[in-house]
Amino acid sequence: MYYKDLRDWLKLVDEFGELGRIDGADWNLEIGALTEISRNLKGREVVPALLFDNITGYPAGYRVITSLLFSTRRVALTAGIAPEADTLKFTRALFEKVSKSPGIPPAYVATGPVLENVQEGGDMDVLKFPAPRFHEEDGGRYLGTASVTITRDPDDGWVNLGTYRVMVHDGQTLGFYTSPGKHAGFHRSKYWAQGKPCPVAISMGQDPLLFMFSSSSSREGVSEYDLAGGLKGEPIEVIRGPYTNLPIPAHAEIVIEGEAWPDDRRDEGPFGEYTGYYGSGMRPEPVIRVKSILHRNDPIITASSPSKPPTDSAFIGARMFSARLWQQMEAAGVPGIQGVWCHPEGALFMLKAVSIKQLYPGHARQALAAVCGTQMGAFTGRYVIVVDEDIDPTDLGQVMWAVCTRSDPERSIDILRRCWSSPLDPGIAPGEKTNSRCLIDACKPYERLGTFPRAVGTSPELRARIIEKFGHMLLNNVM
Ligand SMILES: Cc1cc2nc3c(=O)[nH]c(=O)nc-3n(C[C@H](O)[C@H](O)[C@H](O)COP(=O)(O)O)c2cc1C
Ligand SMILES: [Mn+2]
Repeated sequence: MYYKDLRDWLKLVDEFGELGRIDGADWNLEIGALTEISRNLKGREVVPALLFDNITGYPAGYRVITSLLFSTRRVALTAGIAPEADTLKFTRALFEKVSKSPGIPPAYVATGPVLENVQEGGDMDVLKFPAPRFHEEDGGRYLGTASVTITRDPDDGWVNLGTYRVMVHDGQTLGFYTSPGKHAGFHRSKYWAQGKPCPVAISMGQDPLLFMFSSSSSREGVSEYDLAGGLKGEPIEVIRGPYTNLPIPAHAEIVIEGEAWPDDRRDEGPFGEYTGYYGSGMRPEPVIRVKSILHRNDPIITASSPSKPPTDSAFIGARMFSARLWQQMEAAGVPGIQGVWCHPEGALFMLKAVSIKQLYPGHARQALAAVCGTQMGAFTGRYVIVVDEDIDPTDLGQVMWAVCTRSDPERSIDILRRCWSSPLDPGIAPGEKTNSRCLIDACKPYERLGTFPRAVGTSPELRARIIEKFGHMLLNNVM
């Protein structure tokens, strides 16, 4: 049985012992630092979701939650799949679920908990919520990180959900940063071309499933609402936003509506980003003028503090991005794919490994090129590696062993130039708009498949016999 909303989800997570609670932290740096420290504690297997209450200067009940989707069990709960320990098998299950779910459009309902408090006009102040300032060099407080920004295409009505960071400029003005090529940016440009403001609604606390889809790429024209509903097997309940008329999650904790006008910009950033760097410093970015604030009683802000991995966004991102990339590569007609992994160590986008069972000469290069051509694989990539089917692409050690022993730089590496990047890419100079791809074919050359030196290792039959005979004497459990 599926959970209903964030609160229901939290109850289940608490029941299986993965909810941590912190009382009395300050929104200024302490929530950010505690989140970072908690995910790097040695000797602990699972990073709990962290629920902050009694935040300095705020009423009890006005909460922030971080590290939401930072465990296999929590991702499994959210996606409705089994919590498989093997990373590749788990990613395969997620891929199957995502790719086989039909789209189910959201259902409009008359009311919902998000309407428990409605404020329009006059004395609105978004800082009634404890928006964190995460890192010491951040340029401000960020209300939206694990948030969902909702926009509509003015031409065909396509409703997009995307996660884009939301800085607080003042009580009634929010930042609206989207990287080049992101869907809300497409919508915004269309309104602006007509000289009109772009209506926006931002949910700051919602079913983690919506965040799973809003923070990973889907095709243009596809609503992430439909994908989330399809995965759940029932429509996401939405109400019409009182100002924008946009569909907003009926069970959201907080929704802020507003509009973004052409040429209305303010300095945004710096913000410690998912690459592990302070993005691109501070620069003028579009803003949202707040028109309404809706929230549940005792609302919970869902937050994700980016940084160098490990982070929650790298954990869920690796699994979702890999599932989507796998789906898109199969749709592009690449056969024999055994596994796909967007390594968190590469800040998700910058190091991808694919394993294939080679079926014909040129197959490995086809897989490499396909990664760069898919929507999921194209954005801010850098290194792509293809390996044979005996290599687990999620295991960096195995992948590098294949690179070092099966590839030869002169024969195996190609460079693709002037590719899709973003201002957050620390590897390109300020002002540069594109970066390059290094494609590494670390498969055994197809022509030498039959004669390539055999890899050393105990055969499955011998292993089984030895474990049967001596397993009880081995100190560690190798079963
Ligand atoms: C915590 C977090 C913060 C993010 N911040 C931004 C951002 O500020 N701007 C942006 O363009 N993408 C950001 N992303 C990535 C987008 O959510 C992602 O590219 C998504 O596919 C965008 O949706 P779209 O494909 O519908 O445009 C962020 C992702 C996460 C997980
Ligand atoms: Mn989209």
